[in-house]
Amino acid sequence: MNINNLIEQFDLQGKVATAVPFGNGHINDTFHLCNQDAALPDYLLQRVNHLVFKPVAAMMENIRKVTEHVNEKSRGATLDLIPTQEGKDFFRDEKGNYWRVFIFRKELMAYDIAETPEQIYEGAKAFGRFLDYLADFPAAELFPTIPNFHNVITRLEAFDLALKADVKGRIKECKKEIGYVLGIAQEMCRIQHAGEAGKIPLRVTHNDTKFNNVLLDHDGKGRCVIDLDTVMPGYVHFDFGDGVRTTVSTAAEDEADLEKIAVDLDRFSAFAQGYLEVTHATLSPLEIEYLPLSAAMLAYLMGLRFLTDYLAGDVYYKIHFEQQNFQRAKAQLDLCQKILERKKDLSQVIQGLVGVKSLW
Ligand code: GN1
Ligand code: MG
Repeated sequence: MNINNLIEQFDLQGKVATAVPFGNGHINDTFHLCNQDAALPDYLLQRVNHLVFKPVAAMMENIRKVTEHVNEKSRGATLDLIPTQEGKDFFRDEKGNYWRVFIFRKELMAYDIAETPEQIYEGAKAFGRFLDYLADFPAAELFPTIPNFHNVITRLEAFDLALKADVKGRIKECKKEIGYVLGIAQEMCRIQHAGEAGKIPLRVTHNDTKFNNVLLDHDGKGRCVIDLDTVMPGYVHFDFGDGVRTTVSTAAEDEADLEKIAVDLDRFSAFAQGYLEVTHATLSPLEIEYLPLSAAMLAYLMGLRFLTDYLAGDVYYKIHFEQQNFQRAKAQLDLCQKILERKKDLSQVIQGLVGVKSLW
Protein backbone atom coordinates (compact mmCIF):
# COMPACT_ATOMS: atom_id res chain seq x y z
CA MET A 1 0.00 0.00 0.00
CA ASN A 2 1.47 3.39 -0.92
CA ILE A 3 1.30 6.41 1.32
CA ASN A 4 -1.64 7.98 -0.55
CA ASN A 5 -3.80 4.89 -0.05
CA LEU A 6 -2.81 4.93 3.56
CA ILE A 7 -3.74 8.57 4.04
CA GLU A 8 -7.15 7.90 2.50
CA GLN A 9 -7.94 5.52 5.35
CA PHE A 10 -8.15 8.45 7.78
CA ASP A 11 -10.81 11.07 8.22
CA LEU A 12 -8.67 14.10 7.23
CA GLN A 13 -9.77 17.57 6.14
CA GLY A 14 -8.44 18.82 2.81
CA LYS A 15 -5.76 17.18 0.68
CA VAL A 16 -2.24 16.18 1.65
CA ALA A 17 0.42 17.96 -0.44
CA THR A 18 3.56 16.27 0.93
CA ALA A 19 4.49 13.50 3.36
CA VAL A 20 7.97 13.98 4.84
CA PRO A 21 9.81 11.83 7.45
CA PHE A 22 9.79 13.73 10.73
CA GLY A 23 11.39 13.85 14.19
CA ASN A 24 14.12 12.03 16.13
CA GLY A 25 12.20 9.19 17.81
CA HIS A 26 14.12 6.00 18.56
CA ILE A 27 11.13 3.69 18.17
CA ASN A 28 8.28 4.65 15.78
CA ASP A 29 8.40 6.03 12.20
CA THR A 30 6.82 9.44 11.80
CA PHE A 31 5.75 11.53 8.78
CA HIS A 32 4.57 15.12 8.58
CA LEU A 33 1.59 15.42 6.25
CA CYS A 34 1.41 18.95 4.93
CA ASN A 35 -2.05 20.15 3.88
CA GLN A 36 -2.49 21.77 0.45
CA ASP A 37 -4.76 24.31 2.09
CA ALA A 38 -2.76 26.25 4.70
CA ALA A 39 -5.98 27.11 6.56
CA LEU A 40 -6.65 23.42 7.24
CA PRO A 41 -4.62 21.34 9.72
CA ASP A 42 -1.42 19.45 8.93
CA TYR A 43 -1.20 15.92 10.27
CA LEU A 44 1.32 13.52 11.78
CA LEU A 45 1.21 9.99 10.43
CA GLN A 46 2.96 7.33 12.48
CA ARG A 47 3.77 3.70 12.01
CA VAL A 48 3.74 2.16 15.47
CA ASN A 49 6.65 -0.16 16.27
CA HIS A 50 4.53 -3.15 17.25
CA LEU A 51 7.55 -5.16 18.34
CA VAL A 52 8.03 -2.61 21.13
CA PHE A 53 4.37 -1.79 21.74
CA LYS A 54 2.87 -5.24 21.47
CA PRO A 55 -0.72 -4.60 22.58
CA VAL A 56 -1.29 -1.84 20.00
CA ALA A 57 -5.09 -1.78 20.33
CA ALA A 58 -4.89 -1.48 24.13
CA MET A 59 -2.24 1.22 23.84
CA MET A 60 -4.37 3.20 21.40
CA GLU A 61 -7.33 2.90 23.76
CA ASN A 62 -5.14 4.33 26.54
CA ILE A 63 -4.19 7.22 24.26
CA ARG A 64 -7.79 7.93 23.30
CA LYS A 65 -8.98 7.96 26.91
CA VAL A 66 -6.10 10.12 28.10
CA THR A 67 -6.32 12.64 25.26
CA GLU A 68 -10.07 13.00 25.80
CA HIS A 69 -9.60 13.52 29.53
CA VAL A 70 -6.78 16.05 29.22
CA ASN A 71 -8.25 17.97 26.29
CA GLU A 72 -11.55 18.27 28.14
CA LYS A 73 -9.71 20.05 30.97
CA SER A 74 -7.61 22.17 28.66
CA ARG A 75 -8.14 22.04 24.90
CA GLY A 76 -4.85 21.54 23.08
CA ALA A 77 -2.83 20.54 26.16
CA THR A 78 -2.12 17.23 24.49
CA LEU A 79 -2.47 15.50 21.12
CA ASP A 80 -5.67 15.08 19.10
CA LEU A 81 -6.16 11.63 17.63
CA ILE A 82 -7.77 11.47 14.17
CA PRO A 83 -9.95 8.38 13.65
CA THR A 84 -9.99 6.23 10.52
CA GLN A 85 -12.91 6.49 8.09
CA GLU A 86 -14.44 3.63 10.06
CA GLY A 87 -14.08 5.45 13.37
CA LYS A 88 -11.17 3.33 14.63
CA ASP A 89 -8.10 4.57 16.53
CA PHE A 90 -5.63 3.04 14.06
CA PHE A 91 -5.41 1.34 10.67
CA ARG A 92 -3.73 -1.99 10.05
CA ASP A 93 -2.26 -2.43 6.56
CA GLU A 94 -1.96 -5.66 4.60
CA LYS A 95 1.60 -6.19 5.89
CA GLY A 96 0.41 -6.06 9.48
CA ASN A 97 1.77 -2.56 10.18
CA TYR A 98 -0.23 -0.31 12.50
CA TRP A 99 -0.76 3.33 11.48
CA ARG A 100 -2.30 6.28 13.29
CA VAL A 101 -2.76 10.00 12.72
CA PHE A 102 -2.67 13.02 15.01
CA ILE A 103 -3.11 16.71 14.27
CA PHE A 104 0.27 18.36 13.62
CA ARG A 105 0.49 21.65 15.52
CA LYS A 106 2.48 23.69 13.04
CA GLU A 107 2.46 26.77 15.30
CA LEU A 108 4.38 24.89 18.02
CA MET A 109 8.01 23.74 18.31
CA ALA A 110 9.95 20.90 19.89
CA TYR A 111 13.55 21.24 21.12
CA ASP A 112 15.90 18.30 21.56
CA ILE A 113 17.96 20.53 23.83
CA ALA A 114 16.34 23.44 25.62
CA GLU A 115 18.13 26.69 24.93
CA THR A 116 17.26 28.60 28.12
CA PRO A 117 16.09 28.01 31.71
CA GLU A 118 12.87 29.86 30.80
CA GLN A 119 12.04 27.24 28.17
CA ILE A 120 12.80 24.51 30.69
CA TYR A 121 10.55 26.14 33.29
CA GLU A 122 7.69 26.41 30.77
CA GLY A 123 8.12 22.86 29.49
CA ALA A 124 8.22 21.52 33.04
CA LYS A 125 4.98 23.32 33.86
CA ALA A 126 3.30 21.64 30.88
CA PHE A 127 4.49 18.20 32.04
CA GLY A 128 3.36 19.04 35.59
CA ARG A 129 -0.07 20.10 34.36
CA PHE A 130 -0.34 16.83 32.43
CA LEU A 131 0.14 14.89 35.67
CA ASP A 132 -2.25 17.22 37.46
CA TYR A 133 -5.02 16.92 34.82
CA LEU A 134 -4.78 13.15 35.09
CA ALA A 135 -4.71 13.05 38.90
CA ASP A 136 -8.45 12.24 38.92
CA PHE A 137 -8.24 9.67 36.11
CA PRO A 138 -8.55 6.09 37.41
CA ALA A 139 -5.06 4.63 36.78
CA ALA A 140 -6.44 1.08 36.81
CA GLU A 141 -8.34 1.87 33.57
CA LEU A 142 -5.06 2.11 31.70
CA PHE A 143 -3.44 -0.93 30.23
CA PRO A 144 0.25 -1.32 31.23
CA THR A 145 1.53 -1.09 27.65
CA ILE A 146 5.10 -2.06 28.57
CA PRO A 147 5.02 -3.69 32.02
CA ASN A 148 7.88 -2.68 34.34
CA PHE A 149 8.97 -0.04 31.86
CA HIS A 150 10.90 2.03 34.42
CA ASN A 151 11.43 -0.72 36.99
CA VAL A 152 15.17 -0.68 37.76
CA ILE A 153 15.02 -4.10 39.41
CA THR A 154 13.65 -5.89 36.35
CA ARG A 155 15.85 -3.81 34.01
CA LEU A 156 18.86 -5.10 36.00
CA GLU A 157 17.59 -8.65 35.53
CA ALA A 158 17.45 -8.11 31.76
CA PHE A 159 20.97 -6.64 31.92
CA ASP A 160 22.16 -9.75 33.75
CA LEU A 161 20.74 -11.98 31.02
CA ALA A 162 22.44 -9.89 28.33
CA LEU A 163 25.72 -10.19 30.24
CA LYS A 164 25.37 -13.96 30.51
CA ALA A 165 24.60 -14.33 26.80
CA ASP A 166 27.13 -11.74 25.56
CA VAL A 167 25.92 -12.54 22.04
CA LYS A 168 28.32 -10.16 20.30
CA GLY A 169 31.31 -10.64 22.60
CA ARG A 170 31.08 -6.97 23.60
CA ILE A 171 31.55 -7.35 27.38
CA LYS A 172 35.28 -6.84 27.03
CA GLU A 173 34.74 -3.30 25.65
CA CYS A 174 32.33 -2.30 28.42
CA LYS A 175 34.06 -3.46 31.61
CA LYS A 176 34.17 0.01 33.17
CA GLU A 177 30.51 0.80 32.47
CA ILE A 178 29.34 -2.63 33.67
CA GLY A 179 31.27 -2.14 36.91
CA TYR A 180 29.67 1.25 37.42
CA VAL A 181 26.16 -0.07 36.78
CA LEU A 182 26.54 -2.92 39.25
CA GLY A 183 28.29 -0.77 41.87
CA ILE A 184 25.39 1.65 42.38
CA ALA A 185 22.55 -0.77 41.62
CA GLN A 186 21.20 -0.89 45.17
CA GLU A 187 20.97 2.88 45.51
CA MET A 188 19.25 3.11 42.13
CA CYS A 189 16.57 0.63 43.25
CA ARG A 190 15.48 2.69 46.27
CA ILE A 191 12.54 4.42 44.64
CA GLN A 192 11.24 1.17 43.19
CA HIS A 193 11.54 -0.50 46.61
CA ALA A 194 9.70 2.38 48.27
CA GLY A 195 6.94 2.07 45.66
CA GLU A 196 6.62 -1.66 46.10
CA ALA A 197 6.42 -1.15 49.87
CA GLY A 198 3.38 1.06 49.25
CA LYS A 199 5.09 4.28 50.33
CA ILE A 200 4.78 5.99 46.96
CA PRO A 201 1.44 6.03 45.09
CA LEU A 202 0.93 4.85 41.53
CA ARG A 203 -0.35 7.74 39.41
CA VAL A 204 -1.08 8.19 35.73
CA THR A 205 2.34 9.14 34.42
CA HIS A 206 3.60 9.97 30.95
CA ASN A 207 6.82 7.94 31.25
CA ASP A 208 8.65 9.60 28.34
CA THR A 209 8.99 13.22 29.46
CA LYS A 210 12.14 13.97 27.53
CA PHE A 211 12.19 17.62 26.67
CA ASN A 212 11.39 17.15 22.98
CA ASN A 213 8.05 15.64 24.02
CA VAL A 214 6.62 19.00 25.02
CA LEU A 215 5.81 21.61 22.37
CA LEU A 216 6.35 25.30 23.05
CA ASP A 217 4.72 28.24 21.29
CA HIS A 218 6.51 31.26 19.80
CA ASP A 219 6.35 33.05 23.15
CA GLY A 220 8.13 30.11 24.75
CA LYS A 221 5.08 28.86 26.68
CA GLY A 222 4.66 25.09 27.12
CA ARG A 223 1.50 24.17 25.21
CA CYS A 224 1.19 20.54 24.26
CA VAL A 225 2.50 17.26 25.68
CA ILE A 226 3.09 14.65 22.97
CA ASP A 227 4.26 11.03 22.56
CA LEU A 228 1.67 9.27 24.69
CA ASP A 229 2.61 5.66 23.93
CA THR A 230 3.84 4.95 27.42
CA VAL A 231 1.14 6.74 29.42
CA MET A 232 0.27 4.21 32.12
CA PRO A 233 0.41 3.82 35.89
CA GLY A 234 3.78 4.88 37.34
CA TYR A 235 5.54 6.94 39.98
CA VAL A 236 5.90 10.71 39.62
CA HIS A 237 9.65 10.14 39.72
CA PHE A 238 9.59 8.64 36.24
CA ASP A 239 8.35 11.92 34.79
CA PHE A 240 10.30 14.32 36.96
CA GLY A 241 13.48 12.27 36.53
CA ASP A 242 13.28 12.04 32.74
CA GLY A 243 12.51 15.74 32.47
CA VAL A 244 15.61 16.59 34.49
CA ARG A 245 17.76 14.01 32.66
CA THR A 246 17.02 15.67 29.33
CA THR A 247 17.34 19.30 30.41
CA VAL A 248 19.95 19.59 33.15
CA SER A 249 22.86 19.45 30.69
CA THR A 250 23.19 21.06 27.27
CA ALA A 251 24.89 17.92 25.93
CA ALA A 252 23.14 15.51 23.58
CA GLU A 253 21.82 12.19 24.86
CA ASP A 254 24.67 10.39 23.05
CA GLU A 255 27.40 13.03 23.57
CA ALA A 256 30.79 11.44 22.82
CA ASP A 257 32.84 14.08 24.67
CA LEU A 258 31.97 13.45 28.31
CA GLU A 259 33.55 16.76 29.33
CA LYS A 260 30.62 18.48 27.68
CA ILE A 261 28.17 16.76 30.05
CA ALA A 262 27.55 18.95 33.08
CA VAL A 263 24.86 19.42 35.71
CA ASP A 264 23.73 23.03 35.45
CA LEU A 265 21.96 24.09 38.63
CA ASP A 266 20.04 26.91 36.95
CA ARG A 267 18.59 24.44 34.48
CA PHE A 268 17.70 22.02 37.29
CA SER A 269 16.08 24.82 39.31
CA ALA A 270 14.04 25.87 36.28
CA PHE A 271 12.67 22.36 35.76
CA ALA A 272 11.97 21.80 39.45
CA GLN A 273 10.29 25.17 39.85
CA GLY A 274 8.02 24.71 36.83
CA TYR A 275 7.09 21.16 37.72
CA LEU A 276 6.49 21.77 41.41
CA GLU A 277 4.56 24.98 40.89
CA VAL A 278 1.82 22.87 39.36
CA THR A 279 2.16 19.60 41.27
CA HIS A 280 3.36 20.31 44.80
CA ALA A 281 -0.17 20.45 46.21
CA THR A 282 -0.82 16.97 44.77
CA LEU A 283 2.44 15.29 45.75
CA SER A 284 3.15 13.80 49.17
CA PRO A 285 6.21 14.91 51.17
CA LEU A 286 7.82 11.52 50.52
CA GLU A 287 7.31 11.83 46.77
CA ILE A 288 8.98 15.23 46.91
CA GLU A 289 11.84 13.91 49.03
CA TYR A 290 12.76 11.41 46.34
CA LEU A 291 12.71 13.88 43.42
CA PRO A 292 16.47 14.61 43.32
CA LEU A 293 17.25 10.87 43.41
CA SER A 294 14.83 10.32 40.53
CA ALA A 295 16.99 12.46 38.23
CA ALA A 296 19.94 10.13 38.80
CA MET A 297 17.66 7.10 38.54
CA LEU A 298 16.37 8.03 35.09
CA ALA A 299 19.87 8.75 33.73
CA TYR A 300 20.92 5.40 35.20
CA LEU A 301 17.92 3.58 33.71
CA MET A 302 18.65 4.95 30.24
CA GLY A 303 22.35 4.12 30.56
CA LEU A 304 21.40 0.63 31.69
CA ARG A 305 18.91 0.13 28.83
CA PHE A 306 21.29 1.44 26.15
CA LEU A 307 24.10 -0.76 27.50
CA THR A 308 21.80 -3.79 27.63
CA ASP A 309 20.80 -3.17 24.02
CA TYR A 310 24.44 -2.79 22.98
CA LEU A 311 25.32 -6.10 24.62
CA ALA A 312 22.27 -7.75 23.04
CA GLY A 313 23.37 -6.64 19.56
CA ASP A 314 21.28 -3.44 19.05
CA VAL A 315 17.90 -5.09 18.81
CA TYR A 316 15.67 -2.43 20.41
CA TYR A 317 16.70 1.18 19.71
CA LYS A 318 17.22 2.56 16.23
CA ILE A 319 20.92 3.32 15.77
CA HIS A 320 22.53 5.57 13.19
CA PHE A 321 26.11 4.29 13.59
CA GLU A 322 27.74 1.12 14.90
CA GLN A 323 28.62 2.13 18.46
CA GLN A 324 25.72 4.50 19.11
CA ASN A 325 24.07 2.50 21.89
CA PHE A 326 27.40 2.22 23.71
CA GLN A 327 28.00 5.95 23.27
CA ARG A 328 24.50 6.71 24.56
CA ALA A 329 25.12 4.43 27.55
CA LYS A 330 28.43 6.08 28.40
CA ALA A 331 26.88 9.55 28.22
CA GLN A 332 23.88 8.64 30.38
CA LEU A 333 25.96 6.85 33.01
CA ASP A 334 28.32 9.82 33.12
CA LEU A 335 25.34 12.11 33.61
CA CYS A 336 24.09 9.85 36.40
CA GLN A 337 27.44 10.06 38.15
CA LYS A 338 27.52 13.85 37.82
CA ILE A 339 23.98 14.15 39.21
CA LEU A 340 24.97 11.97 42.17
CA GLU A 341 27.99 14.20 42.81
CA ARG A 342 25.67 17.22 43.02
CA LYS A 343 22.96 15.56 45.10
CA LYS A 344 23.25 18.00 47.99
CA ASP A 345 22.82 20.97 45.67
CA LEU A 346 19.77 19.45 43.99
CA SER A 347 18.21 18.70 47.36
CA GLN A 348 18.78 22.25 48.49
CA VAL A 349 16.99 23.57 45.43
CA ILE A 350 13.94 21.43 46.17
CA GLN A 351 14.01 22.43 49.81
CA GLY A 352 14.21 26.09 48.83
CA LEU A 353 11.18 25.67 46.56
CA VAL A 354 8.81 23.70 48.78
CA GLY A 355 10.50 23.39 52.17
CA VAL A 356 10.81 19.59 51.97
CA LYS A 357 14.22 18.12 52.74
CA SER A 358 15.32 15.39 50.32
CA LEU A 359 16.27 11.84 51.15
CA TRP A 360 19.58 10.45 49.97
C1 GN1 B 1 12.62 6.06 23.47
O1 GN1 B 1 9.99 7.33 21.60
P1 GN1 B 1 11.30 7.89 21.99
O2 GN1 B 1 12.36 7.73 20.99
O3 GN1 B 1 11.14 9.29 22.49
C2 GN1 B 1 12.19 5.21 24.65
C3 GN1 B 1 12.26 6.02 25.93
C4 GN1 B 1 13.64 6.58 26.13
C5 GN1 B 1 14.05 7.35 24.89
C6 GN1 B 1 15.48 7.79 25.01
C7 GN1 B 1 9.15 3.04 24.27
O4 GN1 B 1 11.74 7.12 23.34
O5 GN1 B 1 11.96 5.20 27.04
O6 GN1 B 1 13.65 7.46 27.21
O7 GN1 B 1 13.93 6.56 23.70
N1 GN1 B 1 10.84 4.72 24.44
C8 GN1 B 1 10.54 3.41 24.55
O8 GN1 B 1 15.73 8.83 24.15
O9 GN1 B 1 11.37 2.57 24.85
MG1 MG C 1 8.40 7.61 22.97
